[in-house]
Amino acid sequence: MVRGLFGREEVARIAASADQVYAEGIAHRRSFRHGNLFYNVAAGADGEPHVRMAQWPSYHQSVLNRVRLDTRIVGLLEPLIGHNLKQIINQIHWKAPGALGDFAWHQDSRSRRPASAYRNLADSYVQTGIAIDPHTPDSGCMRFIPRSHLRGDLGMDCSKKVLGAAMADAALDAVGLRAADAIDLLLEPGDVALWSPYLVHGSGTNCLSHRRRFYINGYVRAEDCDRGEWAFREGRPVPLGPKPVLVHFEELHERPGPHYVD
Ligand SMILES: O=C(O)CCC(=O)C(=O)O
Repeated sequence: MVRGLFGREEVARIAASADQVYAEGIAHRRSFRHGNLFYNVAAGADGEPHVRMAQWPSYHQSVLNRVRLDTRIVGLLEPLIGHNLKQIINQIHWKAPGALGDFAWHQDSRSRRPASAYRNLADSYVQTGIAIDPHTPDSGCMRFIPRSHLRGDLGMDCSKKVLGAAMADAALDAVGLRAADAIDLLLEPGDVALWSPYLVHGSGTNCLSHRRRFYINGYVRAEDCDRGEWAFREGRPVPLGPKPVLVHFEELHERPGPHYVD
């Protein structure tokens, strides 16, 4: 955790940009994709739509785009993965009040597909998360299992969706970990958390009345990844090109236009 990497006014700008992206997602009322830009919209217990996540808002949202390329971030990453970096995650999470935004215990490595495109995951990839709101047990903060990243791919059950599912002790028991070892990731607005794709983590139910916001960017040593947008070359920000490149959406080139997703 890096405390206060972003100051109060910067966080206010990030928050306003996130709110703008939220309003775009809500206007669709259903999950919607245009290229790599994706809004995950789900119905809450009240039957109303909630945006749980937006991927790649930085293609059109300039404040969020500047933040993902902020040189303070490459300053943190350089000692870990170097200064030639691609980006494979650019995502905002809104944890709605209630259980809609729970994340079951998982390793992010399960989502790095196809596996052949991601090499040396243990030491080539770092996920970063900027807290926009306070992350506390009440707002369903992330929980980490310390040192679990040292055990590599644990083969956790990938058959169910992680988003919208509760953290179950049985999932940890199945891979020889213990819920009793979990620690809470407590963050204030502007703090940044960094974690490995092998770190076992999840996040709980939001018992507060506001949507907890989190801005996540995932970076990888460029030579170890065939996917993703360039982010930094020799530590200098690389602007997005005229066309999106292949990241996670396999049909990017066959189905590039806007469409709703069931
Ligand atoms: O937003 C959260 O609370 C959880 C995020 C998470 O688990 C992830 O991005 O893998």
